[in-house]
Amino acid sequence: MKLDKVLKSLGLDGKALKKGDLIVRSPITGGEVARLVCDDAKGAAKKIGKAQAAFLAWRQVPAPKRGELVRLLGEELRAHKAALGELVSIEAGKITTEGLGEVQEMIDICDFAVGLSRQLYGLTIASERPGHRMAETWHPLGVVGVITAFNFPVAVWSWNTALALVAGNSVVWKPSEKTPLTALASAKIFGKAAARFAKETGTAIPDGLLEVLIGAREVGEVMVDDPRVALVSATGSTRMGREVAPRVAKRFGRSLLELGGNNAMIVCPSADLKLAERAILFSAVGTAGQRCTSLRRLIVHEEIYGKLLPRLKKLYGQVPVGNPLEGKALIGPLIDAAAFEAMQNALKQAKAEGGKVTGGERVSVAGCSGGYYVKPAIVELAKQSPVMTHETFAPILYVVKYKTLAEAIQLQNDVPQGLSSCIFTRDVREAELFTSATGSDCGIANVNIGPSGAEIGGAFGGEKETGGGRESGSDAWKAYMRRATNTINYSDQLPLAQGVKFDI
Ligand code: UN1
Repeated sequence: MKLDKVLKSLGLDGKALKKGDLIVRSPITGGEVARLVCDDAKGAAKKIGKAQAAFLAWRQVPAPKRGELVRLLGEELRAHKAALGELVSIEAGKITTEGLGEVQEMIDICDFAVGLSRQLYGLTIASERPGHRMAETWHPLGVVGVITAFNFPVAVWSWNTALALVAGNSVVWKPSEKTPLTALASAKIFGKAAARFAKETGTAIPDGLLEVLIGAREVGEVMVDDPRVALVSATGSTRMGREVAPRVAKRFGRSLLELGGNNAMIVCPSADLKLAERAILFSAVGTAGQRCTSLRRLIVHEEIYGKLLPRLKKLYGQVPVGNPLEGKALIGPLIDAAAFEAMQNALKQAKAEGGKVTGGERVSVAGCSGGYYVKPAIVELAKQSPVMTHETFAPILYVVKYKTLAEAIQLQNDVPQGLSSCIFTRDVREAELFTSATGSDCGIANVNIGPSGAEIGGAFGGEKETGGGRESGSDAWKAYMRRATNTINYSDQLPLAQGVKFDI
């Protein structure tokens, strides 16, 4: 489909999106696809003000009714899945199935949040005093600021937004300046759901329930520093998180951080190698290695190393690289020239550290001369060297050998990041040890499944420099609400806790 047609089916006028200073390029060709007008600081503050006013109204709508809006959002996403998926491909360079998968992830979280809207449970707590009852109540929090990255330009917004909305909050979204079109399209889809909600329920959606801030870092900073933004949920690099977190903390705001990963797989002697190979391929080269959950480090038992590596190299040699919207390509482009440079620098460093590099060269793709396509790289190293402790957003897989599982787990944990991890084994002891308290130190620890491609039902996030936040499923919703502890005295006495006497 042509870009203008895709935009039109998502409610956007391609011709009108040609005016501003923010140049949007498709990584597929490197060509310009739009120019957008950026918000300035004043405009951003105004939008935050609107969102604050919307929050005050929205928090009064009963949670199950708020869920109805999210249900309609899920329906609209279903109706627009093909077009939005294609726009994700155009703007972020994902292959078709992954663009569609991203929209499916949005639909899934909407379904989850609809159920959740009737399950915002608090505890009842036994009071130590007679005639007293204790409980906790979860209340809406305020304006939720959402900062998203180019690699999951819309799914991560939806994880945050679906939960924030049923929790009774409004949302201000600062998408990556590399992928603002998918954000504008998602806002349009949200607008359709909101209009249907108003029509079908007779309850108006407050203006400002979702605001989008277009622009680079400066506009995000306005949101980070604004005390009206109760929670800043930021996804991106550790470098970004290091700047955002102290600024939000300075004003005693809350932050939810989803930062860099440096994800490993341990392949044990008993592993099903066929399974492991498929998992390695998807998680290391899928999305051109540009997921925060991408596999970056492979820790292979020395007994099977000689068997696995040649098979892996063969697969790497066969995996099709090309235009993500055409043919059979499984690897699309890197997001831009800077990403290509970062990849080449990492490979240079790896060589300097004694690494044996296979692949990593730029590939030319017909009709896409401005796109940065690469052969995925395998780097064999004698030990876990400094280059392996950094996250490079590219398809580079570092491989090292291990002798004992204790050593492998130590290697897995010996990086500053702690997002995702996995082990391939048929030995229940190894699997259980890996997922135990003394095993992987990551937020995600899988068995016989790669580190990427998590379902929305689980809590998503990681430890250490990954930032500690949890989004998406399980009880991640609690981050989007405030908790009130209630002690209710229904007696005619006033006993004090801890047996304190205070009578005249
Ligand atoms: C990200 O890369 O920022 O687990 C999110 C996954 C996806 C989400 C990735 N469901 O790979």
